Amino acid sequence: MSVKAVCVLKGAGEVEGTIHFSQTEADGPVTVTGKISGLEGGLHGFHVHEFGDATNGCMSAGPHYNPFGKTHGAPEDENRHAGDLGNVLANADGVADIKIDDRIISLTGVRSIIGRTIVVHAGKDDLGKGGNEESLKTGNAGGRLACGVVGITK
Ligand SMILES: [Cu+2]
Ligand SMILES: [Zn+2]
Repeated sequence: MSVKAVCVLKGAGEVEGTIHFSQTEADGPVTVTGKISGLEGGLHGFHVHEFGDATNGCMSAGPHYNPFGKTHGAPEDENRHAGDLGNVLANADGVADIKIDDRIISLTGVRSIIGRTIVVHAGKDDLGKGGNEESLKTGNAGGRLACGVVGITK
């Protein structure tokens, strides 16, 4: 099999980007590539949120995609939301070049992220290690700068 998906990120400000997803085996990793611009230099939380709903901007995307009832964590953690893709790093020009291989998200089956929303945040995701309650929900990553729904492409 081979499934490809794409997501165009837009927000209220200058942040924008395009993210590509590809997967060649149903239980195999998903390769996430792309570019986001208009960011402040540094780390920014990058997640799959539950809903593909933009009726109220990025807020209606809901919480992190979490089909297995876990707490927030780092991508490499056993205990993580399925949607926890960690941080992306923007350079001094505000551009983040993204290259992630993730074994938890999928483009098919029960873990599919098709029709859900990718969000890039104003701040750094503390990956569940912030020592407070919010850290285990959102990683204290702050506001939602831009978002987009993941859709199938060829
Ligand atoms: Cu998020
Ligand atoms: Zn999370």
